[in-house]
Amino acid sequence: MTRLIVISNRVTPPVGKGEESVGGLAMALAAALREYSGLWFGWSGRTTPQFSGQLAMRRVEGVTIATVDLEPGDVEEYYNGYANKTLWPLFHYRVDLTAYDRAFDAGYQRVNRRFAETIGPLIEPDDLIWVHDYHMIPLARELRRLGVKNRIGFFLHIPWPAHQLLVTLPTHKALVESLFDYDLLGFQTPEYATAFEEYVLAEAGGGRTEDGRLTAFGRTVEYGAFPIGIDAADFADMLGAERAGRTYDRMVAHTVFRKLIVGVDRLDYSKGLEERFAGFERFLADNPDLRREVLMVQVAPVSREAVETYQEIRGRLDALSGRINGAHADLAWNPLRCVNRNYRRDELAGLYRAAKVGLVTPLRDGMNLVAKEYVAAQDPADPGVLVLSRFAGAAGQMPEALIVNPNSPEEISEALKRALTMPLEERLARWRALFKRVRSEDVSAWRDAFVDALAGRPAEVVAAKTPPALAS
Ligand code: GDG
Repeated sequence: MTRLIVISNRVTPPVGKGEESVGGLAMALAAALREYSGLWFGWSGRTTPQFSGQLAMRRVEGVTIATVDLEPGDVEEYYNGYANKTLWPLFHYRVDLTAYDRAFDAGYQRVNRRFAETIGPLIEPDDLIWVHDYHMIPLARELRRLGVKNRIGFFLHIPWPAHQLLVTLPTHKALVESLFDYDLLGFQTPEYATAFEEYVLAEAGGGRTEDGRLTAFGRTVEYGAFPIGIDAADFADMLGAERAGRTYDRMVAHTVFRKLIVGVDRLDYSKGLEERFAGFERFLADNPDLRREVLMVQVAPVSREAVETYQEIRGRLDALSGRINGAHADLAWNPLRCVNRNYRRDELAGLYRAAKVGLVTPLRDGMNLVAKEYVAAQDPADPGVLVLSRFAGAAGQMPEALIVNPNSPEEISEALKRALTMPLEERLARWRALFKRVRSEDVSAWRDAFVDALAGRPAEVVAAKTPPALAS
């Protein structure tokens, strides 16, 4: 059988339900690889004074995990620098936060070369190679330089930015050119696939072939939308776990005369937490009759603490929640609770289930798995309501949510009111439609659709398995 080699910046072994790592990519890949006996390669998360290319290998539940340590300078320039200070903000439409620093670019290219040189010798002729996310865009080019001829696919977990934003990056052309060393490019939504196509046609003098592929830089690449899903079955099982039940009971007891609103996000400016708090504040001000009946809990574990912008958000959120609680709390109740702790997944499942509203309002998001997890965790007889940003990739697959513009406190406030007062019948109709898609368009469907397309399996098989068909 063809072996699948998955390459991503960080590697999280496919472990059980108590897994505490945070981040959509790790969650999705752990679930996908649990079913596949393959090889997963990436950075160990550790540093070494001098890069040696020494691989640490272990086997976890049928998956071989191979990791390598990086030098401190690599982490600074490649991970904290080019990945998280340049590409992440730019691809999330935050040109104002984007660092354009040549040293970061050089570090990014160097680390991609190092990754390629480390994993290259382990690649066998029949292997399919699946590279993940913005940390690794030039990896195929480096592998090709080493003579690797295998089929290589790339999946971008974050948005592809609009053409006019991407050209603010001085090296935009080289970055896009390196994507043409892949055989298949996957985006989260048709909108992002189209944005990529627009860049290639307008900026790289590219064209489209009759079978819907893109040509530019003397090469041809297949591309399309492969919306990622969650492991919905696993999530449902998790609700039966003792800890999920305990968290659920605790939250229900705590909100006995109140309705719980929940948000769960890595602490990141793309998630729109400040705007969300402002929307909640507006709701409290606009609805004196409802405001004592609610409690909002925001779980926001810290991430990327080495990047200054991330340290600053925490301070701003603390000030904002202090202001909201200061204005609206009474002796026994605070309307907003924000916890910067990392919870277990089964605890999150219990928390989602206890919440009458899931408030998911990123300013920009590739997909957003929390929206899908919230739906998967609901009680089929009495489901809560999902309030979802129109700028999350998930909005395209979840039109039955209450869709809002996260920049508008008024829209958030109105959606909260509507969600909290929605009759059971309407909640049921919306939730059933959402749940059906969360269950069928799950992480296995995503993995199979991408791997089938990468393996060049017959088009009808791909079309049947890919949620929206490849961009054509
Ligand atoms: C990127 C893209 C895309 C959160 N807090 C805790 C915790 N989490 C888990 C959630 C969810 C995951 O982290 C977050 O996934 P998202 O999709 O919401 O966001 P990103 O981390 O930004 O992921 C995103 C994704 O990749 C997949 O392609 O959807 O657009 O930005 O699973 O539950 N998990 C635990 N404790 C927490 O406190 N255990």
